[in-house]
Amino acid sequence: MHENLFASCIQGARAVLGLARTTLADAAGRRGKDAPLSYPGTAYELPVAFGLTDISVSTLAGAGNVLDLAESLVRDGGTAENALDAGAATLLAAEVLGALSHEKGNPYPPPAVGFVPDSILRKLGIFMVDGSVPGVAVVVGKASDPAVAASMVRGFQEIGLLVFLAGDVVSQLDAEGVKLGEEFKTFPLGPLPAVIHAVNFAVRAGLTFGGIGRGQSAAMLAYLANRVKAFVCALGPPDAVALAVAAGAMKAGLTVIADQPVPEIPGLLLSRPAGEEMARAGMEARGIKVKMVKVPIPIAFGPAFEGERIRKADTHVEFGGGRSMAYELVRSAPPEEVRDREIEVVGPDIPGLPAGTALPLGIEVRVAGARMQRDFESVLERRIHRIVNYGEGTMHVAQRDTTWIRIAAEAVEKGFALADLGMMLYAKMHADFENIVDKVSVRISTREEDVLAGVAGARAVYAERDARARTLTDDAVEEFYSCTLCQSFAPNHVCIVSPERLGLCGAINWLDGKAGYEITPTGPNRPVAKGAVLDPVKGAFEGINAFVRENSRNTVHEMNLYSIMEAPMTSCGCFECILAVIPEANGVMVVNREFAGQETPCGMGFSSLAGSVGGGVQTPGFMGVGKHYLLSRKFLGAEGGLARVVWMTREMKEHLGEALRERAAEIGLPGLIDQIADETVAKTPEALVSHLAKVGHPALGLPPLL
Ligand code: SF4
Ligand code: CU1
Ligand code: NI
Repeated sequence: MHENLFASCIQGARAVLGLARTTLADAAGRRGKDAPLSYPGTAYELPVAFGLTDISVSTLAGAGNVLDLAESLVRDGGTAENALDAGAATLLAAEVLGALSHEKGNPYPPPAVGFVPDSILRKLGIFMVDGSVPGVAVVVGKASDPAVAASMVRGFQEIGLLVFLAGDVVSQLDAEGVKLGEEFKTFPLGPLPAVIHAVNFAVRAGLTFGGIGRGQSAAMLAYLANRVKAFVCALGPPDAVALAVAAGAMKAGLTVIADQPVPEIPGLLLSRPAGEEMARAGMEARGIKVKMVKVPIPIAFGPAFEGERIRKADTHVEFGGGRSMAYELVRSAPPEEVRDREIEVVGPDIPGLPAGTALPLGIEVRVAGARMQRDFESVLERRIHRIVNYGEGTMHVAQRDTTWIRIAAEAVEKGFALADLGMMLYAKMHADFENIVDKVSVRISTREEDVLAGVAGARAVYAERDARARTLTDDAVEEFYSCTLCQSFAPNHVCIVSPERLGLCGAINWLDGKAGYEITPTGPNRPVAKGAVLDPVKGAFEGINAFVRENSRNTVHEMNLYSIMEAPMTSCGCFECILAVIPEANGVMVVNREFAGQETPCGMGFSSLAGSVGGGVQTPGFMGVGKHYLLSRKFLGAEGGLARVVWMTREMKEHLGEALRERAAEIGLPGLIDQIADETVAKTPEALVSHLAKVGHPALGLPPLL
């Protein structure tokens, strides 16, 4: 029985190769063999070829070389080894076909998205390391019972798996009303062959976060097998092509679970009915563990809904956002003053309100715990954003007294009321902060006079906290915190998080590190004593160096916190923006992850630049950082600070806004932000240099960088 299966894989590989050959020949006939070939939005050419072969592909001719290699992998004889190699050949050929089909962008009608660009991979990176995306499910084929497939995929969404769909199942799930798209971390790729975009996504995870270079196929296969927790759910009777693709997935170390009777290969190929059994088998085989927080509310709740936006037309009630006053506050209190699980709602509630209502809102969460500290209040308070977004049909924007919450009509129809909002906060605060929080109570007010009185008190607390934050400086504390969360993807990467330099993902600041250590002392955040100060300007500390050396497995020997040129911090892959030196301009440019343009003064857009920065290695002259690091007094201290910045995307300027201007004024350069060029002013080093000379940018007067 195995032999037939293996022979079919080989036959399928031949079919895909043949199709790739004719499609390539056709394209070459139309456009010439030197015509360019690439996917849109990636720094890794054809990623499967990039990661698994040493063939560089930038033209149709290059793709021909990939097909030659693929062909050499297909041998007659139905053995397991031959079948797996045929699988690898199939992936290479499918990647060529995929790239050819993207000549004019996504070739598929909506909702299919086609190739998933690097920017989305990077955005998801942080969720993959912090566990809110515990794994990846690839669902392919055609469901015999669409309702069963729909409930299986909804289950995946609730536990936060990243989901890729290919084949008829896309339209089947769409018809079943399953929410699809980036917002739900569920990517309907396209027809069956588009499953290759799940594979090239996984390969890019290794290239982006794993520090694996071009053509390091053994390292890549090990990465896919050990670090990417992905499994494939194959629905419906497979044809030879589907079998060949499945063999490719197995070659990459993924587990394939079919709903058909197939001869099982332990750990690689299993047969289970679609639905719960299939889901359980996939998660078990890949060691995906989920810490589910069951919240007793009438709507679904989980990380899959975190990115969901609720449009105005779908909104039933909203709070804040300019239409009413709204605020949120977390306070700690002595245990005798907090009644655990007390959820109070004072004032008008959601059921019964006419659609389109705006109400004032005050959310006050009180927590008590032996290990709770005043300093952690802001850490817990910022978590409200994420918790409210976890609801299906609830959206949260901003924070403090600018908070804005929308409740969708869909949630109200299911009976959602404010007590449920309280329950979400109660349950998730307990779960997320279990070691520091013993009791949680929530009070929600919607009466104008209560909210106005409450917000005055809240503002006093915010002001107190801000004053405290100003005293927390790198010089004032003895300990910084490590973050090694990203080591699950970038094994040698260590972030050092100090009061004046947040993690490069933008998600972890010094207080988060401190709270993280209290919550899980053996976790990724640990206190690191600064030790002797070796150089206060560069940010060199004996204790930090020793810690980094040990925890990077001796690959990084020194790390200067405030320098980009000399022993800079390593970058994993989920940086919010990249700093790159522009030698001609004696300065540094800043490009953020959202920037889609390719033309910058260093000659590369974000995605190409990112390709040369990540993987947990030091790259002097380049560095991934969190956006808010630009506002720090310790920003590039070794190189002259903010005055070194000569180019920055518009979006970055707007994002940092007034705070950036204030910081410039503080260093005596009130006009600096307008002197810094952006993409509308300069796209080349030449244009940049002449702009800088014209406006008299201070970087021109700083010591040479190189
Ligand atoms: Fe990863 Fe650094 Fe962010 Fe931690 S702080 S999650 S290691 S990028
Ligand atoms: Cu990271
Ligand atoms: Ni910001």
